[in-house]
Amino acid sequence: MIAGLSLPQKSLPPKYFYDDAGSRLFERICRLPEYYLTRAELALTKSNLASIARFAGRGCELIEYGSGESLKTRLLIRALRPAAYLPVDISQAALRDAAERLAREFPWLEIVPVNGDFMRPIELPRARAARVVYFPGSTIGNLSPEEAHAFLSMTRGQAARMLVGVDLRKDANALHAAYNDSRRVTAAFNLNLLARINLELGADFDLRRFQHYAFYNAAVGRIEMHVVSLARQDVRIGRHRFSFDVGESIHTENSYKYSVEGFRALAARAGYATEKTWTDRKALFALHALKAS
Ligand code: SAH
Ligand code: AVI
Repeated sequence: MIAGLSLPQKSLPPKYFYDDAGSRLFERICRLPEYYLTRAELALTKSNLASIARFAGRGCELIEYGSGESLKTRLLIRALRPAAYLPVDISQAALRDAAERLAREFPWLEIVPVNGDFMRPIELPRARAARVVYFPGSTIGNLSPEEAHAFLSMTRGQAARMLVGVDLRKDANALHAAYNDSRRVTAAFNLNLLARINLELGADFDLRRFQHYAFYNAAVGRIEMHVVSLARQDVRIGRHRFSFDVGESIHTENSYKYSVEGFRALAARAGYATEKTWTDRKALFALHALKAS
């Protein structure tokens, strides 16, 4: 936090959004009319479930990175009957709630929750069946292309097959609406980061003096989220003091959007061949089936 807030463009990694309150707010985002991503990926998964299951293979061990509430995973679990399901998430609350719900719904399933940061080496139990990595939700878009490359190189060492959900490049207005919803849930999600810093690090951010700001940066194909200072002000975190000018921002998240070809090229650089890509008719979302090449 201190390092990020000391940069010329103040910047914090998006993984810190997901405390208990942040995970709940994200679940509400997924149900917003403007946030098409979750619905599009769910529908895409439902309508191609048989071929997705053929690619992944029944009886595999399914590792899901950034599993959250494991919503789409239910479809895969039913179709694949995996030998084990390993949800990996930084949010303890999301992981616990999802594991409890899944255990009730699939009493036959071995669930091995792993609480950790997927950008760092994570120790997983020894594999007892072929492993498949599942990374839905376009969470890969929250990584820079360099981080995404490093992440894909890491997963390639864990499993020969991977399913990745990726938000597609599209009309800037649709993207803008998805990250500036009318109920202001995304704004609350963004500002919750400051509330979390107050709570956990004893900082004194005044949330009334910061505002959510999200826009589509078409030149690089990403939504950028910022919290913008509405006043000239100082904020303290312990013995550190940070000054804000009016209009100065903390860059809190990138959400990269990829064309089908753009994502395939990224995967290829990390050593994956794309066996199949499923997209919906409105070209909102893509699900890529990758094989280590
Ligand atoms: N896969 C779900 C949730 C996506 S939200 C879906 O498709 O709806 C992103 C999830 O990734 C959150 O649950 C968040 O807690 C988790 N996450 C974000 N950064 C992470 C990191 N660095 N390591 C582990 N989990 C992370
Ligand atoms: C988790 N991730 C893919 C979401 C996204 O769309 O980038 C996080 C999010 N940020 C704002 N709204 C949703």
